Amino acid sequence: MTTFPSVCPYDCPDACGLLVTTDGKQVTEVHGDPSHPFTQGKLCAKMNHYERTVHSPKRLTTPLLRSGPKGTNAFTPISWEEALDRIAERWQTIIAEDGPEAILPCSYAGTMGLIQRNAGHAFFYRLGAARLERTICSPAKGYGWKAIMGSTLAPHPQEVKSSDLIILWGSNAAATNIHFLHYVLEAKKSGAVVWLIDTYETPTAAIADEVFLVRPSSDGALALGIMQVLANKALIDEDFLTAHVQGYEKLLQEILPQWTLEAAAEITGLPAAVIEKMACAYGRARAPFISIGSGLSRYGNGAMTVRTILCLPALTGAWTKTGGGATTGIPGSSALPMAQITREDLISTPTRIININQLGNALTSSHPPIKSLFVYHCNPAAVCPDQNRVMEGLEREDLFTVVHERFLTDTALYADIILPATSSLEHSDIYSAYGHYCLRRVQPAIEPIGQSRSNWEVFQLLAQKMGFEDSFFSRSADELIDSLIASSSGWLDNPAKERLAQGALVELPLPMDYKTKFKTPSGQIEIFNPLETEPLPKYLLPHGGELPLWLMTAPSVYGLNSSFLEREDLIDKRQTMNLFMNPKDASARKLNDRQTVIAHNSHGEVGFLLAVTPKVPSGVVVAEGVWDFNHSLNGRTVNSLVSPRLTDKAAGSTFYDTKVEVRSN
Ligand SMILES: Nc1nc2c(c(=O)[nH]1)N[C@H]1C(S)=C(S)[C@@H](COP(=O)(O)OP(=O)(O)OC[C@H]3O[C@@H](n4cnc5c(=O)[nH]c(N)nc54)[C@H](O)[C@@H]3O)O[C@H]1N2
Ligand SMILES: Nc1nc2c(c(=O)[nH]1)N[C@H]1C(S)=C(S)[C@@H](COP(=O)(O)OP(=O)(O)OC[C@H]3O[C@@H](n4cnc5c(=O)[nH]c(N)nc54)[C@H](O)[C@@H]3O)O[C@H]1N2
Ligand code: SF4
Ligand SMILES: [Mo]
Repeated sequence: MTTFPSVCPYDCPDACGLLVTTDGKQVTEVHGDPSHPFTQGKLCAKMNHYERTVHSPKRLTTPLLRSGPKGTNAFTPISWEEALDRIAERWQTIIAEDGPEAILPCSYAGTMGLIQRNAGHAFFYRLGAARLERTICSPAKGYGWKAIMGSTLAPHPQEVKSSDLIILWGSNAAATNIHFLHYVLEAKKSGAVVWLIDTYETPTAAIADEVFLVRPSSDGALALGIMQVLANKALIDEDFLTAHVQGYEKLLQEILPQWTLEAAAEITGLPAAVIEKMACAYGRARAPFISIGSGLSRYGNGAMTVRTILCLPALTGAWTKTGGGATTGIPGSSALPMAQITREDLISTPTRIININQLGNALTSSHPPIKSLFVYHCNPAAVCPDQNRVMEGLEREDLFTVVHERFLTDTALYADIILPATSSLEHSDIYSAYGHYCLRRVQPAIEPIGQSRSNWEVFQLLAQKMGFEDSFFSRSADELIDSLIASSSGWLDNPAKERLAQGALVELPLPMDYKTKFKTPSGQIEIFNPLETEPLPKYLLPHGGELPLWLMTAPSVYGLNSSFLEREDLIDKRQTMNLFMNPKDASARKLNDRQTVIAHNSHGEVGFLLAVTPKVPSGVVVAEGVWDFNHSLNGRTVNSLVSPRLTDKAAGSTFYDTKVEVRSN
């Protein structure tokens, strides 16, 4: 038996340290790495048996060629040579007839490894393909941070242990950030109070001392109402504001007067007295810490909401206290010169840009049309908004679709050619994290399953077939990693680089003064940001719509976007495609618990099993997790109801900005 250190490859802030045991051929066990400073040896329910995913009988093991109508699972095995020849030939024809911009790559975050995740960028830039704007996750959250805090680093998540008031704001941490909760619980033991601000009682409610349920998209109004109380009751830190904040006076004069408790109450749905109590508790806390999740940023007003919330620690000077402040995520990958891998310099002329949230639109009505789609570590049929349009596109007989995958996903079912992909235990990579400051390089623990190949290998082979002579494409993944580490500058010193190159866990050091020397153009926290179209934070309306129920497309504890659908043990825990609804809304519609229902809006219709529960307030319904068509009642899943509209800034997804009506099936 041999044990290899590794890192969880999934799109999760925790990026857990793994210890992978093999018998030389098979992975026998996967455990948490106790030496990891943040994750400390614990894994979530999904990854405790990663070997079941790696050795799943459902793994794709050979290239496949479509031999029947799209979507019917009619494929015959072919060799890699034939698959690559067919792809290259078809692309040469498309390039000759329509130009390379008729080819579109589609990737997101099936693996977070910095090499494999970004493996296709150089190839598609060199090809001159259309460019994908990868904004499906939460770019509006990052935009909000940047507008107020610039490139200031977020506090060390472990620091939350020293906080006395922890606010989990739009973050279902029990599903999506479980190790952070470990430190939250430690703080609780020392007397800290924990709040959850969400739109329904998520599993995270169980660890919260107080749960505040707000109307979807209204958090900006809550933050403004709180600020008004802070100002009125002199709960602000004048010295901090003078020394470190730009624009408080303007906010006070131009924005806050409208934000009476009544105004904030009307929009958020929280009683005025509750908002006042929240403001007083926040203003009086010694070191309040806000963890801002992605949920509240996925609305037409998402970036502005995040900006507004980030004013709170500026007003109270929470930044000066150990354990105080706020976070929206950690930019660990910025320690490495990623441009070496993404190679924007290979773009000879800028090509058209297609937003991943509007893929359906692009595949069905782009002029000139998209003729070929190359999907890798992404499952757009399941995860993209406007699923009906996406499927209309994938069904196009004239769209040449190639899918590089570990499993026969709903997207792969519509491929002309499927290429089998390695799992993270079968290829080299280097990982950063967006929930802590650790980095680690990893080596494969086992040989590739069947004939599977890594993302980087596939693009190397395609580069050869397309006749690209750039030496870049002949470098191995390990050579790329060596060079990334060797040429990083600034954040990693030489001993750290040495350790990183050799596979040790490296935690990036935070500068001593990162909470007082703010990295903005003015050097201050920019409540007033003159570069913004709206220089002051304010409340913006979401996209919304006329229908009565907000639909929360929230994460599931036992899945990760569409990953882990191969695991029957986890599917059993998720049970079925439930739609959670408040008893009042159910009875108003004469609907009963456990009956089948249809949620519908102008984008589509989806069948669910109704689960009536007081955990969801009236006016909200919840569909947790992403499912595949196999498990759905009407051949469609939740993203059929989600619109392709974008956030106010950063062109992000607006998953939660969805309204529906529900009827009996
Ligand atoms: N188990 C599990 N873990 C995951 C994932 C998963 O699917 N499952 N997904 C991974 C990925 S890709 C990401 S980006 C992260 C995301 O993780 P999070 O940052 O937790 O973000 P979200 O998943 O979007 O949703 C967080 C919460 O926001 C709430 N919410 C929605 N609208 C509002 C609102 O208007 N106001 C407030 N206050 N709350 C609102 C939702 O109800 C939900 O509980 O998690 C990662 N980890
Ligand atoms: N309704 C709803 N929709 C959502 C979300 C939600 O919470 N609710 N979350 C949204 C968010 S935040 C995100 S980030 C997106 C994520 O969307 P995606 O990035 O598409 O993530 P996954 O659904 O996990 O699918 C990734 C696929 O990559 C494959 N894969 C894994 N590793 C590799 C590899 O090394 N190589 C290759 N070629 N394939 C690999 C997996 O088998 C899997 O099928 O989904 C979004 N969609
Ligand atoms: S999914 Fe997240 S919590 Fe689970 S093992 Fe991976 S990084 Fe850790
Ligand atoms: Mo995400």
